[in-house]
Amino acid sequence: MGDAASSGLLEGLHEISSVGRDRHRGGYSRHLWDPAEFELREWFASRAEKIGLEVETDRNGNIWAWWGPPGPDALVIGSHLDSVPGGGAFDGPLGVESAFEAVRRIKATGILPRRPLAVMAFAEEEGSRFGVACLGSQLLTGAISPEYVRSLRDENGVSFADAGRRVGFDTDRIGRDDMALSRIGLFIELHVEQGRGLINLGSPTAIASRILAHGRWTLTFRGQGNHAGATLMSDRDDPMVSAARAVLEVQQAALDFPGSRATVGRMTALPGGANVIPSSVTMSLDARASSDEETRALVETIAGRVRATEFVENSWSPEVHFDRALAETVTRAIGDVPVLPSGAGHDAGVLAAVVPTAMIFVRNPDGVSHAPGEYAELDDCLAGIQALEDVVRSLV
Ligand code: HGY
Ligand code: MN
Ligand code: MN
Repeated sequence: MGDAASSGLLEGLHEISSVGRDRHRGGYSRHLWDPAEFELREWFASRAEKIGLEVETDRNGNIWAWWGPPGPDALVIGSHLDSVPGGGAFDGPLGVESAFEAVRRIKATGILPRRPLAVMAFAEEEGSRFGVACLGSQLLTGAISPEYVRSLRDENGVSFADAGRRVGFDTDRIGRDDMALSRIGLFIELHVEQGRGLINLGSPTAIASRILAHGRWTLTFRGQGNHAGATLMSDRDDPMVSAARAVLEVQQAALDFPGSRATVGRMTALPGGANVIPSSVTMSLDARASSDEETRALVETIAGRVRATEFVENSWSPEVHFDRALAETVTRAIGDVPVLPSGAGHDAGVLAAVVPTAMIFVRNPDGVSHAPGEYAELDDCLAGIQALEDVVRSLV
C-alpha cells in the first residue's frame, strides 16, 4: 500500500486524494461534468482497465466496468464518485474503490464467475449541480422524467440539456434504460456509514435495513427591496426576516416529529447587497422521516408555519426497505453484523425499486459526513473490502 497506507487511505482513494479539492470550502467539490468529475471518470476507467474490466458509459452518464461480457442476472457492485460541495473523501468513492479491490482479489484467484459482474459509478448521486438526488440511477430506472431532468438548471442558470451539450453528452437519449436494467440481477453498495450507528457496536461493518424517505424543496420569500438606511423599521417588508423565522420553524417542526430531520443548507438573498433590504430570499429545505407519509406531514407542517411566497418540490426519494433474502445472503457471507437504518439516501435505494439490493456500511469513527472531516479508519475500510469480497464470492 506504500504511500496509501501511510496516508491512512486505500490505494485507489490515495490516487484521487487531490482531485476536486475545494480550497474555499475545504474537502472536495466534485459535481456532474465539472473538471474534477471528468478526472474521476478517467480514474474509474484506468482502475477498471488495470484489472481487465471493460468500461462503458450508459445513456444516463453512469459508468459500468464489466468482468466478462455484459449479460443478464449480473451481480453489480459500486456507488458514486461525485460529492456535495465541500464534501468528504469517502462518501461514494469508498464504495467504488472497495468494489474494484474486491474484484481484483477474486480475479487474482483465477476463478471464473458463474454470472456477469460489473463495478459501477452512478452519475450525480448528490444532486449537487442540478438539485435532484441520485439523478443517474433515477434516470436509469425511470424514476424521474427525462423532460423534467432536461429542464433542470444549475446555480448559474445552465440547463441540464445545455450542460450536456457543452461536454458532448447527448441528453436526448436520457431516460429508463431497459437494456441496462435487464442485465442487473442484484445490486450491492458499500458505503461509509453516515452517522454514529456503528461507533459503539464493536463491529467495523453493518448492513442496511432501510433508508428514510427524503426530499428537497426550494422556499422563496418575497418582500420590498429597499435602502438599508433610508427605510424605517416600521416601513419594511423584509423577506430576510421571514426567512430567518422560517429557519427556526423548520427546526421546531422537525422536533415536533420525533426522529425526523429537516435542514436549511443554503440561503440566497437578492440582490445581496450589505446595505440593501433584499427583494427576495430563497432557501433550500431537506426533510426526512421514517415513512413517506410522515415526511409529507412534516413538510406540510413546515409549509403551514413559514408562509413562503413559493414552496417548490425539487427532489423526492421514497422510503426504502431492502430485500430481506439478499440481506440474509449477505449476513451468511459476512457473519452477524449490526443492521442499521440509513438517514442518508443512496443509489442502492433507487435500484431497490427494480432489483434485489443490499448495502454494507463501513464504520465512521465520529459519524461526520458531508463535511471535510469525513473519514474511515484504514483497518475498517479493509474489513469492508473483505466483507464485500466474501459476499461477491458467495454470489458469483
Ligand atoms: O443526501 C443524501 O442523503 C445522500 O448523501 N445523497
Ligand atoms: Mn452523500
Ligand atoms: Mn453517498
